[in-house]
Amino acid sequence: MHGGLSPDLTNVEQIKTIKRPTDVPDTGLLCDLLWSDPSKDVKGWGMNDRGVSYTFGADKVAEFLIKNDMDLICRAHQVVEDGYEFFADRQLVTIFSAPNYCGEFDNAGAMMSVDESLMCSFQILKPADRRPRFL
Ligand SMILES: [Mn+2]
Repeated sequence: MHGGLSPDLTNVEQIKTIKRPTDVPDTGLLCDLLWSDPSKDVKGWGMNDRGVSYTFGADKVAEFLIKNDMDLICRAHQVVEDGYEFFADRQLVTIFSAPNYCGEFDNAGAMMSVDESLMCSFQILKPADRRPRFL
């Protein structure tokens, strides 16, 4: 998903029942799938500084994966320095494909490939050098 987990999401099959296209509501399952964020500082569910949706802890990631017999949650929504960043002992990965996001960050970008054996690999898009163009 783009953002992350939702307190309203217990079974991954629920995502299939969301009618599309649709407007994004201010709260609830669809809103959280788009705008929630993982947090190292949270156990369970926490407030989100974005002013919308929630943050969720590593405990919620592990709980969801076990319940749904899955290995990895793949999401985006946050700039990460190396283009990808694991969370919760590699049970969740954030992938951000735009290097030098908005020209304001020095972040790398990344793409993740999953092969037939479900092995994941990353291609990194290096950020441009921060060298001044004129001296
Ligand atoms: Mn986003």
